[in-house]
Amino acid sequence: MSTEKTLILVKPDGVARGLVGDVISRIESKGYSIDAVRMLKADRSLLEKHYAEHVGKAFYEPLVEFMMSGPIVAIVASGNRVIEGFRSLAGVTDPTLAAPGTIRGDLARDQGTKVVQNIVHGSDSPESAVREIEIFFPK
Ligand code: IDP
Ligand code: MG
Repeated sequence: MSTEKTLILVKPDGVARGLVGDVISRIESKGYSIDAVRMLKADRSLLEKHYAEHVGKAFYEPLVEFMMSGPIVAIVASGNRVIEGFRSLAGVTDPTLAAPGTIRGDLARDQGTKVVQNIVHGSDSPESAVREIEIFFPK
């Protein structure tokens, strides 16, 4: 059985606020492995692929603009059930409602922007993880 992998992004708000180390530390402290790390400035075509499922939603364009607004850090983490495990570490999408103890619950809040700024992205299924890892770490 191959170990599960997930694609994690530290979004521009997380990088700007110096939270990359905190995010990586939480992943490692939980016991997952960090397999790859890459800092980049994402361009529109990369983000259009990554966020294809959200095309047409009211927050889509603000989301793409936000994700292009500064550097991001892409991470591949691995371990049994890492996909759901990282989603649990991240907390729910809305940082106002994310439980204290989670990345979003501890480190983010509503800023009144059109797109929710919530520090991290994590793949939501094995299919998404394979697709997203290929986008950020092409072979
Ligand atoms: P997720 O990141 O928790 O998986 P998704 O539904 O995949 O959430 O949405 C992708 C990103 O788009 C979120 O992390 C957040 O930044 C933003 N977003 C999602 N839903 C909304 C919304 O209703 N209003 C504003 N921004 C949103
Ligand atoms: Mg998502």
